[in-house]
Amino acid sequence: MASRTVCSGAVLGSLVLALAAGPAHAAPPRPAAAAPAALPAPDTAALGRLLRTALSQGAPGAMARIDDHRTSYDDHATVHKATEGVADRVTGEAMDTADRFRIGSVTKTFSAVVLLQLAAEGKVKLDTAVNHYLPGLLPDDRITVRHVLGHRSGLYDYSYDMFAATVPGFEAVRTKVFTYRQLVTRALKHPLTHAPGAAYAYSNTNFVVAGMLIEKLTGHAVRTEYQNRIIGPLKLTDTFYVHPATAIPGRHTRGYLTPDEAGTPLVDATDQTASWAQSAGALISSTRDLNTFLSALLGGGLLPAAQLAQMERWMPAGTGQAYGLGLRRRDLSCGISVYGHTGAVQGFYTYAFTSKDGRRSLSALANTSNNGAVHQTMLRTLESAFCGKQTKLRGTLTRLRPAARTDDLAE
Ligand code: REY
Repeated sequence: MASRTVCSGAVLGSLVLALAAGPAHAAPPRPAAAAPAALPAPDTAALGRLLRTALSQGAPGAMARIDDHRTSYDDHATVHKATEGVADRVTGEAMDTADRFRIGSVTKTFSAVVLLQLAAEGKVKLDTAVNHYLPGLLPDDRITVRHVLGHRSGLYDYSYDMFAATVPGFEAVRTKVFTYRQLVTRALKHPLTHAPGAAYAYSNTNFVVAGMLIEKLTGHAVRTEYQNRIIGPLKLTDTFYVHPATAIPGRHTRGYLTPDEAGTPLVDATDQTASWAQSAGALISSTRDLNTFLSALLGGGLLPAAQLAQMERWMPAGTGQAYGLGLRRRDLSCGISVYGHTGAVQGFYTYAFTSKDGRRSLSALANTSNNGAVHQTMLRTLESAFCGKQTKLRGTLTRLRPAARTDDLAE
């Protein structure tokens, strides 16, 4: 704590008031003109219908939690919780919003926050080459820290090859422990997909490199940095980085991977090292903690204004979407934009987004993956949570958008 400029000193106290008064470390305060109009009330009936639709499309269970914060990220002033189906297909235990789960690539936002805090502390420069910090790691000295955090490096995504066959690919790595270098080596068997900086192309390899940077710059495991910089200060008591342990600690939902072959039974994928993902996707959390995290981040409680602004320098990243640094913007059909990430590790689809000021957050989960229909349905929970009651036309527009690799997860 003491060594950090971003979150040191009065920060614990100021974090609590971050949304109310602006954080003590962020100067100058954000202008009042930036405050958006109040959001429409969530359409909770539509939210429930969507979760039931996800079940009809093959998810054993689904849940969502919306937090409307009046003053600060930990003032859970108005909370809406919705659950459908089961957390455990064997015991029949019902899904509960208190259940922990694997958040997949929402981990990337945590990794980006750590690196941007390090940038605020002057320990890393966004436009400096990765090879300056990790000599000889990458084949092109033009790849910068910013390229990596914005998926603009051109580094091939090693997970394409790994999971070309979904269930055999998963079972081959379920108990494996990889070093970061082994994952990067797999990616480097392929040429760069484009010149550094030239295009956006989502790749887990980028956030493996981000993990390596965090460890090199701090001398600590990423687990320690997540804990000291985010989990501890925000009191995220459901959030864990247990790699390479295979179990989700405490109360949790199990996750069920959908095989590629239609009609084949779901595979319980709950227990795995998630070593193939690490700083790109191995965190465990809950809907409450994810809402707290994103509300704190957009509310200015985790980064100084300058670094949050870097995180929100948007590059086009698919229809109605843009990507900043470890953070996605989704432009909803009602004209409201939301900020966060999605995640997919085997058995778990996660959706975590917040409003521009962080005052309303939605986290949703379906306990299956590799099921495009469920994914499209769950994406629509954003519309229910942030747009309120919708006309049919707006719903149709969202429904028609094809799932693409521009999402934060592999197809
Ligand atoms: C990896 C495959 C997806 C998941 C991925 N996840 O890149 C990162 C993320 C961490 O974005 C798997 N799909 C599934 C396949 C497709 O195996 N053949 O859907 O569980 O969260």
